[in-house]
Amino acid sequence: MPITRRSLLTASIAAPLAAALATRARAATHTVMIRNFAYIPASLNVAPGDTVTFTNADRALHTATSSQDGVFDTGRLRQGQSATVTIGFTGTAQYFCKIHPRMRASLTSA
Ligand SMILES: [Cu+2]
Repeated sequence: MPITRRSLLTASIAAPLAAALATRARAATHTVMIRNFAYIPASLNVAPGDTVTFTNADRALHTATSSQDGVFDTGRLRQGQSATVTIGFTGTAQYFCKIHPRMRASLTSA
């Protein structure tokens, strides 16, 4: 099987996770608000094992979906609805809204 750019990215984002989780004593919780078709904050520093709760304050449906397949995806959130994802990667994960793809933000995990 040829090594594609996607498989290289997947390998680099996944490999350090076990070691990072083993050395981290306590996970932190973070929140991202989705309001006026934007993620607030637009960039956030996290660590493996942390959780991030996304809450949609808009009337429109939104998602928070990693640009790289399978890293995380809240699914569609209605107004007032939240979804929590657990950080299972290191590096920077760009994400976007599947319904409004111009909505973009990132999580950086170290
Ligand atoms: Cu949206």
